[in-house]
Amino acid sequence: MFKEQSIGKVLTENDVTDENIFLNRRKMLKRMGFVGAGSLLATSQNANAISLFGKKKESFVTAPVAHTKNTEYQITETLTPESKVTTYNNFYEFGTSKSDPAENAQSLTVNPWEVKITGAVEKSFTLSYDDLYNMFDIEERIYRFRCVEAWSMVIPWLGFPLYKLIKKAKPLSKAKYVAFKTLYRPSEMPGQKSRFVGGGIDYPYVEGLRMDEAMHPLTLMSVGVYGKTLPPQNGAPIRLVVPWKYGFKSIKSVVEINFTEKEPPTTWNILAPQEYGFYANVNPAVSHPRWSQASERRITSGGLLTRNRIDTLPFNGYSEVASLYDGMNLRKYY
Ligand SMILES: Nc1nc2c(c(=O)[nH]1)N[C@H]1C(S)=C(S)[C@@H](COP(=O)(O)O)O[C@H]1N2
Ligand SMILES: [Mo]
Repeated sequence: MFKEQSIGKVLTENDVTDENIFLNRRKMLKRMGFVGAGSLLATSQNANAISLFGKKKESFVTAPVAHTKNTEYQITETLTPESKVTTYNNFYEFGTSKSDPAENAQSLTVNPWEVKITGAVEKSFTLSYDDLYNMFDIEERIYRFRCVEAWSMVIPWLGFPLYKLIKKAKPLSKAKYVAFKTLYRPSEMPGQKSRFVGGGIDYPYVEGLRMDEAMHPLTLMSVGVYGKTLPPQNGAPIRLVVPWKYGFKSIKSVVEINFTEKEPPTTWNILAPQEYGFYANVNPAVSHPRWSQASERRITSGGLLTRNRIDTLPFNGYSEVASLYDGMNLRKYY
């Protein structure tokens, strides 16, 4: 066991749990070519869930991902239970109600997968499915997550900071923005086949960040949640997480990261520009035209009647990003 650990990732005292040691061991075996991604142990709680009709329903199977806890991002607020994180979702490619993604996304094909890194860079390259878990060290970070609809969660993501990938790509000095694109695959995404199912969005879903936002250490490319690979409803196999911005910036199932000179178009801004801006920083002082953003409903383990209204914090509590917007009118650039 100790021999194996010394070949794999170095574990801190905090990380020495049975599960981590097991994962560390299998990562090492994987590196040595003894096991492929296909033989990852399945731990999905809902694998082979029985449907209402008593038939076995195909369910996506998630797998543990070797990781270490990043101690800088371990907030003390109560986690939103995994059962809610994976069943209360926005992913309009699979329908517009909160339960649609978990229902309709289970057969999404995520392996093979490619993420193209392209545009104004010295080094274009493509990440494969295996690269997502092996090119960078995978960390667990607990972040608050605030949807523009005024609900929020506390989520233990797995992933790597986007800046590591950007450094590898070596953007040219003319690269001022980073544009992201979601998979376009109508055969597996019913919302892309019908404007009625897909909420009127022109697919593929696109998002963007300014270069300094993309380089900020908080900006995460997530490949997992609750210790395991992402389920499709949460954006498998890789999605963006920008914790100080409204949730719609955190684009799911990313296939392209493109470095641009100009501010890229973004899906919700195209759909309703007076309601959703490019910046979309969480801001209790600036209301959405149809509702206040001063408070939010924190989704916890309690039922709908639980008292869980809390004040919304500027930048969702991540005040360290405020300096990115020095001198900017955040009412104009909402
Ligand atoms: N491709 C794509 N990405 C998306 C969305 C979407 O509909 N399509 N919804 C966004 C919104 S509005 C939110 S709140 C978050 C929800 O992420 P979660 O379901 O993992 O909590 O995903 C964001 N990313
Ligand atoms: Mo959202």
